[in-house]
Amino acid sequence: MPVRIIRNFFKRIFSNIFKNKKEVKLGFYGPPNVGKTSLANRICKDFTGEEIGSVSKVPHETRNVQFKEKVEIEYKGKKLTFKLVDTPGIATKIDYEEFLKYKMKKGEAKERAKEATQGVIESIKWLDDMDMVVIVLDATENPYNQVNITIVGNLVARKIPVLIVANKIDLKKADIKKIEAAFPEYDVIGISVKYGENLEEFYESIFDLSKKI
Ligand SMILES: Nc1nc2c(ncn2[C@@H]2O[C@H](COP(=O)(O)OP(=O)(O)OP(=O)(O)O)[C@@H](O)[C@H]2O)c(=O)[nH]1
Ligand SMILES: [Mg+2]
Repeated sequence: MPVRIIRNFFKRIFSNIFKNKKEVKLGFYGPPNVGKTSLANRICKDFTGEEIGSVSKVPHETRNVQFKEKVEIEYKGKKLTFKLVDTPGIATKIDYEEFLKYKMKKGEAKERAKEATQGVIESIKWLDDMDMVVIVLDATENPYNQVNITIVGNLVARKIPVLIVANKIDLKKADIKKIEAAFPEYDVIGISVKYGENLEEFYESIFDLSKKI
């Protein structure tokens, strides 16, 4: 047998072993306040017992990229190791006055707005490093906006596999159909992190998506 064939054979075996051992870098992206950290925390807690970051009703709670490495997720007997990456909410306009509604002092609100703006830049920078991305949206909000179009466009350009999650389906105003209509070429999974609704389907989709990497 020619040496080249034998060499290629071993090369393939080694690269397969390596590929299986590597972590899948999974990013959580989306507008602020949609439940990215809540979802990342829930997954992390289910499989490691720990959380990734703080959650708040005040938008732009996450202002730095935060992650948890070597999270082994088991679903229906299959196992995959992830690096879960929670990102700051992406927004086109960040106005400190928005935070005053939450009884924040002016100085604190201005600082939060400044950090949130930096956070948006950081989120975008990290995109290149992702193997796959979950775009989290609030199912009660209008999905047709510049932020969502920009995020999806960026991912398509980078050929990164995408799953769209419509969170907060526990709320009366939630409208998954509208989100499906806005992104017809993507899988849309409706969930409620708050009540743990439909998370099984979410895990199923994550495992399916990993095959597209
Ligand atoms: N009703 C409802 N509220 C939720 C759900 N998931 C998260 N929330 C709430 O939504 C708010 C924002 O949650 P976060 O997880 O901080 O959202 P985020 O997308 O990480 O926000 P940023 O860090 O600001 O980008 C909090 O008050 C959560 O308790 C859900 O399934 N249903
Ligand atoms: Mg967050």
